[in-house]
Amino acid sequence: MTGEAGVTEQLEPAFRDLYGTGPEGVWAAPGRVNLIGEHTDYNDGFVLPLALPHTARAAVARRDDGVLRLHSADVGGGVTELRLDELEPGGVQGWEAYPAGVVWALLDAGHPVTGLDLHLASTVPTGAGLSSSAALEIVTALAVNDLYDLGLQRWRLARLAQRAENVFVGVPCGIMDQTASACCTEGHALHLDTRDLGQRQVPFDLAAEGLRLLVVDTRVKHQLGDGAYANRRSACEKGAALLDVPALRDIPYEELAGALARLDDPVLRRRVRHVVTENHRVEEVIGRLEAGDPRAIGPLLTAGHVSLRDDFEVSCPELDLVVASAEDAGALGARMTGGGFGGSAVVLVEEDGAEEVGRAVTAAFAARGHRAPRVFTAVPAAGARRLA
Ligand code: GAF
Repeated sequence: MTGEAGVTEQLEPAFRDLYGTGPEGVWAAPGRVNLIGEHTDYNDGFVLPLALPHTARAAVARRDDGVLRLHSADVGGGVTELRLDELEPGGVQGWEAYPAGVVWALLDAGHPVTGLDLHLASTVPTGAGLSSSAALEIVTALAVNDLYDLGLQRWRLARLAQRAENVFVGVPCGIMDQTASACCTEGHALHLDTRDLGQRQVPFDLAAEGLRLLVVDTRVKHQLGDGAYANRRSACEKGAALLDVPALRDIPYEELAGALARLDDPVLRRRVRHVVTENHRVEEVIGRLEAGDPRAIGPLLTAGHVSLRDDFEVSCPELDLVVASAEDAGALGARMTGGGFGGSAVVLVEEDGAEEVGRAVTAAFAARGHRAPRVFTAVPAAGARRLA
């Protein structure tokens, strides 16, 4: 892996320049796209993400004086120095909150971290719904786990990273992104049960089938998204309470009509319908993949988008345009991926039609006066790992 060797070669001298000594190691953690299973992870449901080749990387060394020093190659600015005993929820702003939050979560769980120097660099696009924050969290968690010999399993690192984001950063996200970054494997999508973090690696080699999964980053992020995520989450919790189940995952697909008939509020009915049908779509997608029929997942992806657009109401005009223009140009299916209100979509295409679909989506954006989207092929990559 010459690319990864190159990365460590760049990070190590920069670390030395910043901190005066070499790092003890270099780690990487990827961003992700979610194939299907959106807004199900805070309903104890199912998700099917895959890791991207884009990673956050960290050169790291321990300290023994209770100090955390952070530097990013991607953001202008110097070294941020924090005291471990002063870390508290809401107390750190900006990108530093993610690594600092992970250290806080580890300390809060009783792990004996005595200090760290970190130098980070990331190729995960930020603000694109591709989990750049989870990558920063997991690369930090894995480095600390290794350096302090904590022996924590990957799922546990994901839980600690989620806690960092929920409590320290203040974002009420589910567990999908952190688990994807920590646990995905090359050539697979990760079937994750977000209730017990049960996992299954589902082979996902589209190239062998003459197919491609395109990621289209719309390069927009609508502000509305922040409050709307928490709002959707509480609507789901309310729906579960009214239906007298621990979480919406406990409504079987076959009993959806009966459950909806028990809800008076039409908005709540739509939110519940999305979650229950989306969990079902995850199972259907896996069934079709395991039956060796990946083309057949296309309509399920598009049905997922329609549900997110109309029932869950987390899409936006740019994401809808990706889906419509890709389908018009011959895509097998397409959907928004991640939290919504901007960010990215995934598009399933025949290999020989991929360029045409990419061109058609870009042309549709230009015709509406939108900034050109960024289009690339998602190849399922490895989860977090030590590079050196
Ligand atoms: C964001 C959140 F961080 C995830 O936990 C998940 O809820 C996703 O939106 C929607 O599926 O990425």
